[in-house]
Amino acid sequence: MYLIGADSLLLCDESFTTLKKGGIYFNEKEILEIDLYENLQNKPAKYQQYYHNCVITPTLSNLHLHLEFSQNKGVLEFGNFGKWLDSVIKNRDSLMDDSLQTQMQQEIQNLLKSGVGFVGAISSYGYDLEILANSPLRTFYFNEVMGSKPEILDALYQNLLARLEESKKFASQKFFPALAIHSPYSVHPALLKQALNLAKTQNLPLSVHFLESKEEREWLESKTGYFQNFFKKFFNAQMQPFYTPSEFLESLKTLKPYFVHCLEATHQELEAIAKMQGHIISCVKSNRLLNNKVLDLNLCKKLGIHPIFATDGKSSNDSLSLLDELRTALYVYANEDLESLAKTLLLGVTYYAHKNNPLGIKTGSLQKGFLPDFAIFKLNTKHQSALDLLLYAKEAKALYISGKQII
Ligand code: MCF
Ligand code: FE
Repeated sequence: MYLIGADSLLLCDESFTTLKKGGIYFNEKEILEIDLYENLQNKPAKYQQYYHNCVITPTLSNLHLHLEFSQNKGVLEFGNFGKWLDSVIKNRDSLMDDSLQTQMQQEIQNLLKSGVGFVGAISSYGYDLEILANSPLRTFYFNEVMGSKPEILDALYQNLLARLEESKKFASQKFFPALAIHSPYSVHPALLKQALNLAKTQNLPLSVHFLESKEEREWLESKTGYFQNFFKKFFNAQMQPFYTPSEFLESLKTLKPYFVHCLEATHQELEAIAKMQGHIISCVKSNRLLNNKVLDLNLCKKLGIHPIFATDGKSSNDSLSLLDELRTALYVYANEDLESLAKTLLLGVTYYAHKNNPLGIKTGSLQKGFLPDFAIFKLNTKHQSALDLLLYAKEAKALYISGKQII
């Protein structure tokens, strides 16, 4: 048993409770008790530490990133989705060269240093498998499937199966094999059906990029625009969209997926997502860089949707730090009340990141019975509020995962 405490515990529950001079009593499996530090001090503990001028939060969760794209710095084009996607097709092989492993290792260290303890990693190739499985991070490992040419669908499905099986060898209480459907514009219905069947029968968490750009909406709805040329240009294929947005949503209905972006989703589509208990992941910096737009938080609020916030990959961000991400979001949503926005953002990488999660993992909040995963930030301000944390904390002072101190 162990005991840690600090001047403020931000419990990250629904009402954003703060406990002053709080303590957490825990073992490697779970939080045993939360109370004033002085009330816990007499309990038997192998280790006791009080962090002065600090706050403790649950570790932060970055549930959408592409670690395999960590080498991008100035290679991919920003400012327009079509230009960006063209540049991905042209440069993705060169971004996966021999130095990728070292770069991914570095990014994992950066993630831990920024207070992240749980990631959702979209894996396009499997290059990130061992490095994530052997890291201290908890991971949803989303094996991605993508492909539209009928003649290679079977090979693509076999490749997905092989990557999934490989990832299952590392399955543990920290590492959760999962599936990602790349997007409605890039996955053939036959492949979608097979992948969804896997997700259903094996109870795998599912992630999907959905309505990220105007170009995607235009293609799915009107069969025109950027994507008409895209398939001709790169795959020498005459294509039709596979689904309308609502048909695509309908096919995912029972799976409670993580829908990433949803920038161009209508009121009705967001409503449909809320009704199927889907999660929405928003990546503010990525959305600014590729699409010049951000998710409408007021509309989400009206529909009872609590967005999860994440960074996306360095393919569309300069950093995987959630502290950077949330600090930027504070400035982007300039019409929102500052303090309540800060709480919404922090809860979007803690409590709401894991509320109703598909595997029933108890994390994202400091509560008895929850995982003993903590981030400690030095913060010598008067209020030690969510806003202070997002403004002033640039890295974690300490990090615990499974009750063990990592940093
Ligand atoms: O989320 C961003 C933007 N939207 C879509 N895809 C990606 C992002 N960052 C990396 N990607 C990957 C995606 O997983 O780029 C490829 C896929 O493997 C694009 S499709 C050729
Ligand atoms: Fe993404």
